[in-house]
Amino acid sequence: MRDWHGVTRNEHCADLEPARLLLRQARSVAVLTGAGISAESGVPTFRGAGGLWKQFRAEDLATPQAFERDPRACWEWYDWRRGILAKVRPNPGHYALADWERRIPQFTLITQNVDGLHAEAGNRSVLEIHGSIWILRCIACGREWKDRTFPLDLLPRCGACGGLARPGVVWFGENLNPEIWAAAERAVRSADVFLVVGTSAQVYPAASLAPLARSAGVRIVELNLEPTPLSGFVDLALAGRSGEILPRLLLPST
Ligand code: BJW
Ligand code: ZN
Repeated sequence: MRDWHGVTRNEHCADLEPARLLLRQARSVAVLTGAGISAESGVPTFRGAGGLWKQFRAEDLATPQAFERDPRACWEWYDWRRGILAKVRPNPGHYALADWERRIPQFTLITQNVDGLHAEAGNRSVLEIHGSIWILRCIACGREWKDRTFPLDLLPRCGACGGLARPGVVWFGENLNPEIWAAAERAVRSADVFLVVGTSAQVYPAASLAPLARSAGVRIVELNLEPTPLSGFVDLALAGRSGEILPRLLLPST
């Protein structure tokens, strides 16, 4: 593993104590997760080794223009992902965060993931800032509904008006839900500690939450397999797999 300047390396020799102390003293916590937390459940990440977008260009698939151009091709990609997600389960990283929420007075989990695994693990206060792959939205009347069918009809229709449905996710160039985003910013500003897990921190506005935390004087801990654009300015950057490190960081010592 490459050396990180000022970063705690703990793949092999775990000195997690400073981070454990910081996280265990916190009474108000915000957590931001990305695709890396679901990787150990068998969900491909977007970028990096084995990333979903190795074979596809993001802008070909995750944009409203791509859906308008070819809704069937877009739905094929989402249906393929829904097929993977239907079979996976939360991993120890998800469960450690769910357990932590039960012990912290103020806890908000902000996720960029659309897989629903945090709720399945037991987290209650979850803000899905990029939406959910299990929600369909009618492009004609705006109605939204939950649907876990797999495989889907590749041109799914709205039961109310017959309009074409799209995935209930946020694509590039689309605004995030303003209430959900405002709640995420509030949670970060009022936290004692902001924990950032498994995100490449390349997609905005999610990537702006760490600078926001910093400007509000909130301590930041990052956990990732690799260095990210955030690693240089966070208080503690931990290198490792979230499924292995989070239980050791967060679960009460035995
Ligand atoms: C592990 C691990 C293990 C692996 N343990 N770690 C400011 C500056 C520049 C650009 C912009 C800006 N503001 C807005 C933009 C434009 C754009 C943007 O960000 N572009 C950049 C790419 C340059 N943003 C937007 O358009 C957003 N909208 C917006 O800002 O609205 C206002 C606006 C409107 C109109 C015009 C302009 C602005 C919307 C962004 C929507 C993102 N949507 C997607 C798809 C969701 C649906 C779907 O799932 O299909 O969300 S893109 C994709 O990336 C997905 C993810 O949630 C998101 C982030 O990815 P994430 O989670 O970080 O995953 P990876 O794969 O990148 O990283 C995984 C990490 O895990 C790696 O670091 C690994 O090392 C690590 N890892 N295994 C720990 N076991
Ligand atoms: Zn409709």
